[in-house]
Amino acid sequence: TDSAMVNFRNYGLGQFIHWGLYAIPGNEWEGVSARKGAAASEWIRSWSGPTAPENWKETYDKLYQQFNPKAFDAKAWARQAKEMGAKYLIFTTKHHDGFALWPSRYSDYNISASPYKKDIVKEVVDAYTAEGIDVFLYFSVLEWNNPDYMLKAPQTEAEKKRFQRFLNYTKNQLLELLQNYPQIKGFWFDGTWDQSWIQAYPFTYALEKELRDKHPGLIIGSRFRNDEHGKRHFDSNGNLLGDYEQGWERKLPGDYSWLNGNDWDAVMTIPPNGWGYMKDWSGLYTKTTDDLLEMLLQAVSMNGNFVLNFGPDGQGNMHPEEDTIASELGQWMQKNG
Ligand code: JFZ
Repeated sequence: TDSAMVNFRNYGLGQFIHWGLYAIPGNEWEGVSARKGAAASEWIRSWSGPTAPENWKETYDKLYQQFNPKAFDAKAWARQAKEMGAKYLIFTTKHHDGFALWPSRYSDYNISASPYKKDIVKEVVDAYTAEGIDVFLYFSVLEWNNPDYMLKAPQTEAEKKRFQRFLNYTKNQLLELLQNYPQIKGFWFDGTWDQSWIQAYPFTYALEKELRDKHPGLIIGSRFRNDEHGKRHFDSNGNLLGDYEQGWERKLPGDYSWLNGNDWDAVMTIPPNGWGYMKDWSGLYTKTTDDLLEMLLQAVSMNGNFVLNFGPDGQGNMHPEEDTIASELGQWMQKNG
């Protein structure tokens, strides 16, 4: 991990991509906006209240039947990221909706069931790697639609059995990702905040070790094992869990000493909130290239990486404002990066 972390420390700018079924509705459905700006667009499956269409979750869970991104061109994305000056990519292999963008053997709810069929994770990993951009995989442990998932730590024997099945499934998917895409440099974990996962630390500790043994140099963010001792991302001796602190989201660390010299990255959206595609950005305070550049410099000056999020639409096109920002950042990076 040491030489991998030397690379990590030198990344500076990264690109995040949130892509999945939520890109199809783009934060609205049949002209009705889902809590515009108030909730993240990739959370649209949780849409509820008077504006939500009837049986919305059922509609959402069938969106995979429409997922056919005709314009998706991983090489074009990778070229754009290269020109922007990104040194690494974090790509959503599976968000909280549980839909896998790779043909997983452990869940039928995956890209093979869509009309698109092709392995999106492979296309992305290959294209970015070919451009010399390191790839990290975003992986949500939490799955909204999985009956084996639970919020609280299992109590009864039946619950324990069910959750153990979920843990084994998670482990199988992670090992599968390592086996399928051996070029990857690390994992960016998410959805690890529920007590079920936190309390499973004997399992997750062993799993972390297994992932590292299978893939020497693998970088694992601090969110993987979360706050098992009540101190978020740190163990009882004050050591960071994982290789770098993953806690900075839509903000930069104010108090830098808190990081205790650990490596870190901060991930950032262009709109105030929302990581997945949003059809309509009007009326939202979106960050300018100058805003983002200032944040990038601030992060780098505090020895961190700054990861800018993109949310392509259901056809695989970046948002036009994302294209503009990427090229403006790229012009600066080519001169000064
Ligand atoms: C998560 C996701 O729920 C969200 O959709 C997006 O993928 C984002 C990158 O990550 O949301 C979080 C996770 C952790 C915190 C806040 C939002 N946190 O630790 O403050």
